[in-house]
Amino acid sequence: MFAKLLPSLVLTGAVALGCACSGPGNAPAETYYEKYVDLGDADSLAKVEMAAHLVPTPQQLAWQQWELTAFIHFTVNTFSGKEWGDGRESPDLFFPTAIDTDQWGEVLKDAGFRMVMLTAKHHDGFCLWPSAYTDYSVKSSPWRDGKGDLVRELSDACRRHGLRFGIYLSPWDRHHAEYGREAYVEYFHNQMRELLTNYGPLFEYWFDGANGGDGWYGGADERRSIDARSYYRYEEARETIRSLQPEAVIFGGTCADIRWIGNEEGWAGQTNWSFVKGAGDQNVNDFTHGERDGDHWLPGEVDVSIRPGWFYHPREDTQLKSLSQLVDIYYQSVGRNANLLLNFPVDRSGRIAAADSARIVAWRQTLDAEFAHELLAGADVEADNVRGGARRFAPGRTTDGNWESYWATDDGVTEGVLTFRFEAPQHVNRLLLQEYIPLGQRVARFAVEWSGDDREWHPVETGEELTTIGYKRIIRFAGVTCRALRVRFEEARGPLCICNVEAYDAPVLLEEPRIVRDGSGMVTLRAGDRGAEIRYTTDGTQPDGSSPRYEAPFLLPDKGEVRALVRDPQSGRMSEVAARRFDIPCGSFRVRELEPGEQAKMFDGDVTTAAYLPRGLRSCTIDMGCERSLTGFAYTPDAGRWGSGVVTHYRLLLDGRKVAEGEFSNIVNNPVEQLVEFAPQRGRVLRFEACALASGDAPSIAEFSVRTE
Ligand code: FUL
Repeated sequence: MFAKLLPSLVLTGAVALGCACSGPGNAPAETYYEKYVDLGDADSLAKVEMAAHLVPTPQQLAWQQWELTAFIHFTVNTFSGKEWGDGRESPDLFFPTAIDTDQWGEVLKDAGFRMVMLTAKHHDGFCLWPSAYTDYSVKSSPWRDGKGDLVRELSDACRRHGLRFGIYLSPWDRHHAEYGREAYVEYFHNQMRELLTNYGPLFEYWFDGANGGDGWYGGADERRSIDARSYYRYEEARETIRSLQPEAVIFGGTCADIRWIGNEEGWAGQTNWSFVKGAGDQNVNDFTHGERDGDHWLPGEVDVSIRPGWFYHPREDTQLKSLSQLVDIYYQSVGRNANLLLNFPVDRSGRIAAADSARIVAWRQTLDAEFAHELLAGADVEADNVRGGARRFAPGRTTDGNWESYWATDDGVTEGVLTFRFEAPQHVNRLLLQEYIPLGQRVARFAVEWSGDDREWHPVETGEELTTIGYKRIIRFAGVTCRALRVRFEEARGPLCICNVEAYDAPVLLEEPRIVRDGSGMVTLRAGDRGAEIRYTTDGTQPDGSSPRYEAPFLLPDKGEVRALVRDPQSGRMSEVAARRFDIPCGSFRVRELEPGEQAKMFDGDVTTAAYLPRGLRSCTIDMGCERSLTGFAYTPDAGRWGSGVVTHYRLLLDGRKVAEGEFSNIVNNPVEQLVEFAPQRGRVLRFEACALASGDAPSIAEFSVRTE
């Protein structure tokens, strides 16, 4: 076998082994040399340089190809409304009335997920399986009379629906009395073994890194600090996982197979290497982009929730990510050489909420439509260099539909051009590229160009830096009608090794546009899809394909209504109509208690920016600049994930007279705009008083506006 020859090759320097042969997260080099190098034919030696790179382990490679994993966050928090339980929650809380893991399986399978991962234990310590090592679990809850086992139910459902199964076991445990001491680590490892042995094959094991220190800890109610790198004995945990579940990849801890992407917002860096220096430490390494000179293969995983929180909160029922946001997340994760781990906060009944499942089905349909017709399969392909002139490395290997075959360049050739020519002109707006990562990740810079006549070439218009490719890179660009497309590979870490290139003409995403007006009255219309055309009206009539086309923000200086829709210029199809009614713009109002920058946030039409009154103040004085006849006002609290200061009870004075008082019903569960109307009242200076807050000690005001006669 070729592996036996390896030492002499190392001595002659013909191969730079890098770190492919050692260290956690990287398989012994022989695996790759045997599979990819010792082919027993003339190409073998040529392939030595091809394989002289960091490469993924078989587990990492398989995981990367699954691309999509669904996360399920579910525990006592679902019922208490918290994001992090503190460990004192009663097991009685856990009482889903209609838990249906088959519904989860069906929705997730239909949406294209390949794996499902469950929070078997979150930071609160409550276990979703009847662990033999604690009573703080489903066995002490009223659910299924204490006889339930959610890990069993979900792992069985996954098998029924052809989905892989993974486990999240929080190392931090705010319930356990011994947390911080040796006895807890024993407990943690015992639980791990229970989960690794009793529930069939596992494919991902998640060790979350969060640790806020404080917790209930069996009643001690104190702060405990640990050194996570040594305390949990991750090296031993890795050995246990490897021996009991050899196919599982490990997330987190000190010897992971995959890395966190560095944010919970749903994006990987445009440049995204699958390796980092050292074993991967988020405080030291660049997790978002990876590290070009890294010595460990550690691919990125993008974790993000379909709602603002990880757990279900009724108040977030109206805050699902929009279809276009979810489509963006796909392109910014799977389309940037990372896997997507998308979270579904199962609701209190025990189901994926209807709105969430409808949204994810729409997402799947949108992606299916975007990638419905591949355009390069019939194209003529040419390259300026082919490894050894061999047919097996010919450029046509990039369009043969076989991931295992690839176009490659000669040793030392790290630049190259792949050109695709169509028989007839084609409209194109997506390009998908894949490197053959069993032989490493190489490309560091490339350009995509199109030509209408095969003579003049133009770069495609994309906002993306065209740097790394890795397992998969998908570029979105403004559509072009072309006779030919080419990819110029300008820089790489070794000979090029491209196994797949695809092109598509994705239809415009017909999601109704967003209508926003700022404090000065400028209206901006935004479509989720950059290629879309927006048509609008301001006279209250329904827009259609012949209404004015939106080109730039326009002024609506007074009251008015804007209606708008998105239109696909190719097919003429149109979205639903979005409509917003506006009163006068309030950007000229002055708030005595706030600095100009802070007060602007109340009137900018953007609910994601919120003003907070200075601590201790419960009211603010708003000078409208002139006398007006008011018929109402509207208040929106800070509904952001970390927002607080939601006003639940209010009073409004106009020139010292009370004009309205009451409660904003259900504002906690549904923190959207609250409109209060009253009989017309004239005056100039308003006083908005927060009589009670749901949380925090400073009232938040994301938006404030008035209704005028
Ligand atoms: C974080 C945790 O603290 C969150 O609660 C959630 O589980 C997320 C996936 O990871 O670090």
